Order: sequence, then C-alpha cells, then structure tokens
Amino acid sequence: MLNTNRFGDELKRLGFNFYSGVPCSFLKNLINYSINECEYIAATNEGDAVAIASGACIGGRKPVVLMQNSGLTNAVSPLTSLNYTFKIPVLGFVSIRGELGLKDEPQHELMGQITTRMLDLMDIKWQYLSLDDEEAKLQVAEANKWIEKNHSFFFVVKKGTFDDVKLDGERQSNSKKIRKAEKKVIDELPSRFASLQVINKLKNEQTVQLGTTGKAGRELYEVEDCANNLYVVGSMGCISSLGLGLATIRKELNVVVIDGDGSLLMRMGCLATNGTYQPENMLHILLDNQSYDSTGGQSTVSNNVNFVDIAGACGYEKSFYIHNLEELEARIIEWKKTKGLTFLYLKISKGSIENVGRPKISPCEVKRRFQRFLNK
Ligand SMILES: Cc1ncc(C[n+]2csc(CCOP(=O)(O)OP(=O)(O)O)c2C)c(N)n1
Repeated sequence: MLNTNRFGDELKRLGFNFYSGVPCSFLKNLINYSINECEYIAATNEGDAVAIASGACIGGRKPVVLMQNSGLTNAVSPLTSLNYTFKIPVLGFVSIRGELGLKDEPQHELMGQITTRMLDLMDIKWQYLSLDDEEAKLQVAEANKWIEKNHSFFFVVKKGTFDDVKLDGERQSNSKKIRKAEKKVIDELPSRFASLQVINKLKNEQTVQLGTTGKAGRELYEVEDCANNLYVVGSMGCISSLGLGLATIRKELNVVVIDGDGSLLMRMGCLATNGTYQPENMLHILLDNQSYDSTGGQSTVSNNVNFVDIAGACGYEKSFYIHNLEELEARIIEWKKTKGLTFLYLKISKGSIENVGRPKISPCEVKRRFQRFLNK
C-alpha cells in the first residue's frame, strides 16, 4: 500500500498541485490529500473535470484528474478532442473497478476489461500504479517526463493502493445573495456575429475570450483573430469548465466564456460547479439561437429552459436576461467594474454570416499564442 501523503507530496514537489475529479472509493485517500494539501475542484462529470484541469494547464499549472473507470467514458470527448487536439497534458488517476479475477459488481465487468485498451485507443500513455512507495516514485518521475512533453499520462489504480488520509475539513458552500434580471420586453434577436462584435470590442489587456465548439468559435475568429482568443473546436459543452479552471488560477484575467445553447445543455452540471467555486473573474455569456446551427440548424430543447433561473439557482452571483445589444454592452461594462461570477443570457437569431470560415491557425498554435498572451 502507498503512503498517500508521501506520494502526494512527491507529486506536489514536481508541481502537480491542482486537482479535479469525480470520486471513486479507490481514490478516496488521494482525493482527501488533494483537498487537504492542494487545490481540488469537485466536478459533476469526469469530462468536466478534464476540462477544468485543462483550463488550469493552459494557465500554467500541472493538473491532476481523478476518476473511476466508469467515468472514463464521460471523459472521452475532451480527452480526444481537447487534450489531444491542443496538446494539453493532464496527469490522470483512473481506478480499475471490475478488474479481471476480482469479484465486483456487474456494471463494472466490461469497463474492467476495456479500461487500459481505451487508454491505448486514445493514445494516452499509462501504467498500473505500483503499491510500492519507491517504485511509485519512479513511475511518477516517468509520468512527469511525458507531461513535460505535452502528453497526457494516466495511472490505473487498483483497490487498496492508497493508505488512509482523513479529511481536514470540507469546503463550505457559498451563501452570497443572488442578483437576477428576468425577461421584461420583446427580444431583438441580434445575430451571433453582431453579438460577438459587441463582446469583442469591449475586451482589454486582461480579457481572454473562450469560444465554444462550432459557429461561435468560428465567428469569433472572423470578428477578429487575436491572441486573447481560444477557439475550442472540440469538447462540446466543456467551455465553461475550461473557463473555471483558467479563471481559478489566473485571477488577474477577465475570463469571458461564450457558450451556445446546444453546448451548455450537453453538460449543464457545469453550472452547479461554477456556482459553487464562484470564480469572480468569469463572465459566462450564453448566445441562444434555440438550434444546433453548426450542424444544420436542428432545434435544441432550449425553448422551455429558463437558463437565467437555473444559473441563479446554481449559485451564479448575477444572472441577467439580455434583450438587445445595448443591454449586452451595458452589462459587460458593469461586470468589468463590479466583477462576480455572472451569467448573461441573450436570445439570438438563427443562422450565421455567409461563408463563415474556420480558424486557419492550428489548435496547438492557437494555444501557444494564447499562452504567450497570458504570460507577457
Ligand atoms: C460531443 C459532440 N457531439 C456533437 C458534436 C457535433 N456538433 C458540433 S457543433 C454542434 C452544435 C452546437 O450547438 P450550439 O452550442 O447551440 O451552437 P450553435 O451551433 O447553434 O452556434 C454539434 C452538435 C460535437 N462536436 N461534439
């Protein structure tokens, strides 16, 4: 069995001090260590945990993700279309429930057999984590080499690997008063492009703009291609989790997250995580065209969803209905002065500009340019 505190300290010595994950009992003691000794963000979904960790990585940290192997399936989208695509390395610990030869529950049987094959398929380096302290230390050094080459590395963790660590104290939930503004007048339904132009013209030297998968990122590129922008071409639904990771560790930034209704609906648990961790330097803007515009304009199910209520109920400090571009501008200017985790909801028209292009700059180059901007 590993001495969890010593193992965690070794990780910390190598710079791994930011964790996100969804619990598994096999990982309980490492989670307790990370809450006691490092920074831990409890995600609602393993894919979101990967995106949160990725945001922290882009901002300059070496992040760790923790998950049960049943949750590895939830993380496949960001691992394959965010981490691989942008070369954003995360150090993973995935438990192996349903290990061959051990009695376990039926729901773990297949995943127990395919966990390591899934890691191979995703081109992720991995090893079974040794139960010997010295051997595990060497493994961590090896993993660190891969991470430093921008390659994710996962440890597959068997039952009984980590010795007992007691939790020092749980995080208190926030009790801030929520400010909300509901729909009052008729929506003007501006285009996505015009909305992005307003957002973009208000940016300053501290602003970073994260554009979600599909047309939002593509149109943001058309509005102005600049180093402040990250066009997140894959990992649909992960944009605000990425923003949470980045905003948490880079408090000097104004992190503007530009989301779509289809994207947000895909991983709405992120709202609860954002509301709990409350990055006050994050502005989450939802451009709702009630459709999956990027894939042909099919209707989403956003029609009956009151996002302003939901964001408020999830703990966003401010959640405002926006009816037109003048209000959008005024609310962004207000946010820059007062900050606080804020959600802006704007209904936009369907469709996009003609011949909307795709970023001509590769995802890796977008990331490098973005990081140079962060570190200048
Ligand atoms: C996990 C995943 N599922 C589906 C897709 C295909 N896809 C790409 S963009 C998109 C629509 C996004 O809709 P929305 O967020 O509402 O933005 P809009 O296109 O309307 O601007 C879909 C379904 C994908 N890239 N990833």
